[in-house]
Amino acid sequence: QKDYKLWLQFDKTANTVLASEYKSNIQGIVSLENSETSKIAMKELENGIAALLGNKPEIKSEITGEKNLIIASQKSLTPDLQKTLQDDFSKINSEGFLIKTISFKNKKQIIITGKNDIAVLYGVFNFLRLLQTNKSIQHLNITDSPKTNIRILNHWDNLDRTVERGYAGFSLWDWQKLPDFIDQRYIDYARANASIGINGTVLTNVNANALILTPQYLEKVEALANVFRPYGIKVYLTARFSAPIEIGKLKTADPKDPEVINWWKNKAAEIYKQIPDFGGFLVKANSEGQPGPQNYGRDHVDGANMLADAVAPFGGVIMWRAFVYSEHDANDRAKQAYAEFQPYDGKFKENVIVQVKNGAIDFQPREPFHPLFGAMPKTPLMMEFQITQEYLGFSTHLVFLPKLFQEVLESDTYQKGKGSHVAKVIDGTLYQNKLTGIAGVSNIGNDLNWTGHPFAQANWYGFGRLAWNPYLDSETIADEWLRCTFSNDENFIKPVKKMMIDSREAVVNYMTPLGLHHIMDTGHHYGPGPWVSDLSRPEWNPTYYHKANKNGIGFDRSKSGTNAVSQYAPEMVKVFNSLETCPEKDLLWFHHVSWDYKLKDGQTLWNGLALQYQEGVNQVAEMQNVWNKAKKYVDSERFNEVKMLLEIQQKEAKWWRDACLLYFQQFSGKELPSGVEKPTQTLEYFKSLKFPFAPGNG
Ligand code: BDP
Repeated sequence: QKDYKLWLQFDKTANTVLASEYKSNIQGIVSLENSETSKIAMKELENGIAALLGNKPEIKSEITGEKNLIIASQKSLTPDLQKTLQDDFSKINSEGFLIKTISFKNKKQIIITGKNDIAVLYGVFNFLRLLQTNKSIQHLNITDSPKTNIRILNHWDNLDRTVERGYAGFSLWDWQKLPDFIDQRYIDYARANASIGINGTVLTNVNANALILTPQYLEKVEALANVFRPYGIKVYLTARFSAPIEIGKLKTADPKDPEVINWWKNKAAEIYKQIPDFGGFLVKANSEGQPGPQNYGRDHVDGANMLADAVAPFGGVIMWRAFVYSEHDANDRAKQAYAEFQPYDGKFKENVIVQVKNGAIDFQPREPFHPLFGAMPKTPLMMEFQITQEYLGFSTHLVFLPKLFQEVLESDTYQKGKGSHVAKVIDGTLYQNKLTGIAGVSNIGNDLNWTGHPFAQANWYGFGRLAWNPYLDSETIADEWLRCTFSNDENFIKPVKKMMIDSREAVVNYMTPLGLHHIMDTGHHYGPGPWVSDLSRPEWNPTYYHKANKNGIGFDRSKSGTNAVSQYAPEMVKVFNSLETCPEKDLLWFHHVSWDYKLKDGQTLWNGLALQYQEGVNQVAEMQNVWNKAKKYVDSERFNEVKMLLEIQQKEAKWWRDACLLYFQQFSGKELPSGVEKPTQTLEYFKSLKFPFAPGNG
């Protein structure tokens, strides 16, 4: 099953010139190390090279002859090799690697090394990627280190194996059979993650269940941790704040109560006894019904610091989420996290990192960067991206998310003057934070192909690559992924890469153009529902977000509106606050704009909006064209899967366009401009559609 193999296909190198270059440079493989991890690294090299080149390289027990591939961590290198590479080692951090062509005793060799065996494993996967992507290996001199410490997947997996917002089947974790039954999938999961540098996984949903912290479950968690350890992946859990009551039989979970403090200390000690390298806890507190310190009149700092003290003796961290709701600023959901958290800057313990979603609302197809980035100089902030496509068509629509991630990471916050990019907040270079990280809400389930849509694998891959290096370009990522996953043929790569890159804007166009947001249907968030206005919390309703009326459409967050703009640095306030300078892609995010407002291209807002919806539909048609032409480069199974999915995407892009335009037309009172296709159904029809079986719904 090709789908299952992800980007680790290792198809035979078709380019014969390169294949002979590879063969000539890899005459033998030598490992100077004997750890479990280095055995894994050796196996990867052996199998990968055998598959790529069609014959097994010779495995040597010492360095004899020339043109060997030598793998070892720094301490296992021979003293003269250590000396030769001394300068290179000063260029990498503890997880970084070197891949270098050297002359050793007058013989040409390639060495893959790093400060420990996990770093070597990263080097091995990177070396294999050079072959997978048809790079020359004649003269290698690569030094590469991850720019963040915590590169982590957040699984929103429940103990009953349903996955909140998961669209690729059920959870990988088979709690019933653990700890005794180790599914091969756990190993393959760890391997795939290690190949892109992911070094942590939160096994459980942020909407947490305290049971995971009971001995019965902890031994299952331990079994998973044992599988993941040689791949450099630490296990983390979500901590339900009320666990001391639910499983500890205490009367309170007040973070200032000595018994509660003690309970968590003991719990941490118990966990670390079983899992000495346990990563720590991820916490969603006082948000969407989750318990938290505020239930006891305490605040987020009290809660986070209490847990931080419990795990600190063992080197654990607390990832405390800033995704909160608050009674203040009820008129603008976008202001709440900043209002609540910014004043806490500098108050958290050293081993707390605040996890902030990329935008202030909730993983929309497009959001301006979250105003907290850059605004808490004394607090480490980690990025939370959503890899699973809760608001972007589930695993049915093809959307290449690294494009979205890159847009956020390269946004300039101006918080420390020009050049204060979000990426610099995240990698800690802006304020010299020691603790850094990027989290991605996983899109993985037990579907044969892991992610539902074959192209959703690229989002997992791309997340890992960006977590390693938040400055990577999404085109580079798409290029790598396509070559590793499908083919190196330029006639395939060029158009399909473009299709991936354009796919993000296509989705924005047919769902939420010009800064519209949160107009998806109720609860499950699949398909359009701009008319929904009856949900219990006002800020869950699409009508709250688009505010369409006879005068116009959009959320006025300017100084004359909710003044959410004021949460940004003065330079950005200026940009966002004025209609003239606000980027059109964010227009209706920051402004309520009249239907007749003239856009930069001279169109009225109404016409421009309608044309963008149409453009989204056209873009999906173009994606279909491109894919149909890719047929001869792709195995029929994956080809057909993608083809069928694109047909659904095309149908649904039209559904989005028609439903939204018919609905907004009630307010604009204007005809659709020429170039926009006539809706196929009535507004009543679209409103009547129901999806009681949508998966992943809380
Ligand atoms: C929203 C999801 C919800 C999550 C919540 C969160 O709809 O299922 O629990 O975010 O991030 O996007 O906590």
